[in-house]
Amino acid sequence: MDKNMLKDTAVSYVKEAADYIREQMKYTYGIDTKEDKDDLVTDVDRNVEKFFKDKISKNFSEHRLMGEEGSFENIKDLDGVVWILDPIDGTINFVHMGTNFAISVGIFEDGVPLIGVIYDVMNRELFVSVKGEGAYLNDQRLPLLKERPLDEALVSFNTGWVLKDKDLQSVVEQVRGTRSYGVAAIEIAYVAAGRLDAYISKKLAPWDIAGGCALLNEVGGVATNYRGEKLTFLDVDTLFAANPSIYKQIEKELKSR
Ligand code: 2AM
Ligand code: CA
Ligand code: CA
Ligand code: CA
Repeated sequence: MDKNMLKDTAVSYVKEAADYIREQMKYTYGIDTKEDKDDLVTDVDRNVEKFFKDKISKNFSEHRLMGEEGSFENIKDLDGVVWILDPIDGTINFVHMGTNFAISVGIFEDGVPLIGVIYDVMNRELFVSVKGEGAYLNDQRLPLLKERPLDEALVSFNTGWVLKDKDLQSVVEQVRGTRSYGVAAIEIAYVAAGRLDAYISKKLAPWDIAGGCALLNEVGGVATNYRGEKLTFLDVDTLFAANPSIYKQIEKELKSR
């Protein structure tokens, strides 16, 4: 299948799932915890994943799905075409705020990001990329990221990590400002859109970052783990995603990583 047709299909699934999520928000839905009391999952997360699972197995029987809510267990490699899905990224925001959450899809071919789709469901912002054809925000092409000095940068990280990391504290002192949205997919998409200049996280799964990293590739952004190593998209890892000039400037501060 042509990659643009695959992109259009992925966008149509994401839009349909987003309509479902907005509808469910009118009612009460079940909320459970997973590994600890702050690790939330709702019936809506599970149903969105099931929706993708059914669509992909029916229409793309040769493709595989790696999703947060269970459809990851059999995925041990990225051979062929793999859809890496976070049905709701930012579940805590979904439950507490009713906004600032996203559906994130990265479609990989033999380990390489082919398509990225991140949809900010309540703000109706759609970030889409196709390998070699650029990235778009609601049909507006996103420009390549430009050089910027660190003292004009806006960076995002979880404040809990900053408390424990002297190097990040030094970054905080030098940048123009810090933000923390609690939704990795949107934070990476914001780096791709030039709204943020860097996003650092100490613990993310492939589904948190797959769609965002596909977008970043198309605007000249950089994404590695915190130690500067290549991402595998198969295991939980750290993340350092940034505008390329800001990446280099922050890297100099990360002396004890
Ligand atoms: P989630 O909402 O899909 O769980 C919050 O800072 C960001 O980190 C969100 O993108 C959230 O995704 C992700 N996240 C939350 N808990 C996590 C965990 N235990 N491991 C990895 N990522 C997590
Ligand atoms: Ca989760
Ligand atoms: Ca997530
Ligand atoms: Ca999730």
